[in-house]
Amino acid sequence: MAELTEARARLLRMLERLGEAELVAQHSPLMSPIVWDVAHVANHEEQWLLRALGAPALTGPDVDALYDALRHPRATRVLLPLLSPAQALTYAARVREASLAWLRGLSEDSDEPLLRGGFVYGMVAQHEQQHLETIAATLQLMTARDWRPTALARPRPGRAAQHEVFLPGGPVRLGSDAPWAYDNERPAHTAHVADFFLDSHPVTNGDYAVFVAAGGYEDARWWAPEGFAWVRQEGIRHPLFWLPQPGGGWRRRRFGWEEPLPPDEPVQHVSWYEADAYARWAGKRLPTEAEWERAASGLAPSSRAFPWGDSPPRADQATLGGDTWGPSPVGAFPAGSTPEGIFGLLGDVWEWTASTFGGYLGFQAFPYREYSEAFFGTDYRVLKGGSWATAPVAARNSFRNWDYPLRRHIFAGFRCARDAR
Ligand code: AVJ
Ligand code: FE
Repeated sequence: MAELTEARARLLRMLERLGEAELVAQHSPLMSPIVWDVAHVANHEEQWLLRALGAPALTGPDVDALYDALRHPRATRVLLPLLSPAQALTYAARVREASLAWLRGLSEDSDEPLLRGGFVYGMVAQHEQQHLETIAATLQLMTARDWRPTALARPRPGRAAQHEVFLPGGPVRLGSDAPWAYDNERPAHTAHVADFFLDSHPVTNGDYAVFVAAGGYEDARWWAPEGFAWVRQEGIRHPLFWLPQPGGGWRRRRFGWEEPLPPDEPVQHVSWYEADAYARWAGKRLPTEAEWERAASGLAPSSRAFPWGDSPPRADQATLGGDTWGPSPVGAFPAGSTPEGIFGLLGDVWEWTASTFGGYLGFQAFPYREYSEAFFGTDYRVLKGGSWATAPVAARNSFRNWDYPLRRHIFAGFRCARDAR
């Protein structure tokens, strides 16, 4: 249950230096008011750690309806009669107290599928942590100029040269049957991946600035047709939050302040379209999700849960957990590389893949359709690896994130691949 406590401690740390106004405001049509996320996390826990396990309800259908993500688009949640910040925090605390008390009477060996292997604690902890990453993205979109979180120091290592690594093809274990794996990771299965080359590091701000300076955003040759139509229509000429400087060069806005753009950090805040265009300009392409997992897990049957092996992430292996409020420079974590020399797969920035989001053969929605299945199809692209804002509990080779190809307010970057033929 440490994961539940850790998630709640992070939530309280994140809210510490935010006022009432910032918690109830709509900072972007793409995001909920932060106070909605807080009460939604509590309501999810009430539904799954309390009511689904037979505990008495603390609230009723009216509260469920307010915090039902599929019922209200993010842009209009601010118009609902939401709980106030104080009420939302009290609700979250009451639910947590009740669920810990209720769980003391239950056993993980029970026949209840939600409890098997402690699945439902893992689900609730991962859900809360994913919303904390969403809140971090909301704070990046908030334009109150002076808001600056206290951030842990990040490593500033020497240069890491980008290069391609040849990865022999073969059988790859995709997905996971681990007790806390989501339904969209199941069932674990084997797929075949052909030989390919993969970049040793994610594409950096410095690399990406070369594409921008070369006129990459003005040249239709590099873009998927819908992507080019999108940059034209929106007048997009560089990643989100980059600030072109009059004399040339770049600064960027991070939360409430501006700073020089660090060339050695992985590029963040690019859409799938921008990642896809850069890759084509570079004579490469985005890796498929299966190739990404091939790189991270190695070939079956000796597959790893994490790029370095089966032990959970340590601080010298990846930037995770949110407290740095930004990624580390590429190459910062030699201890986090794969045995074949692929760096930075976990943490720092999500990596866009070429793949759309769908269920594996034998997929069964569990415990509810609206977590994964409602998003299957060709509208979304899969992102892998987690970002600096992802909690360790939701970071593993098999974890699948997804978003629309034009979204770039999330902490997303990418790396390139190339056919070996
Ligand atoms: C997996 C990040 C796309 O935020 O929409 C949170 C996670 N699902 N509550 C999202 C999620 C339900 C989901 N993503
Ligand atoms: Fe949710």
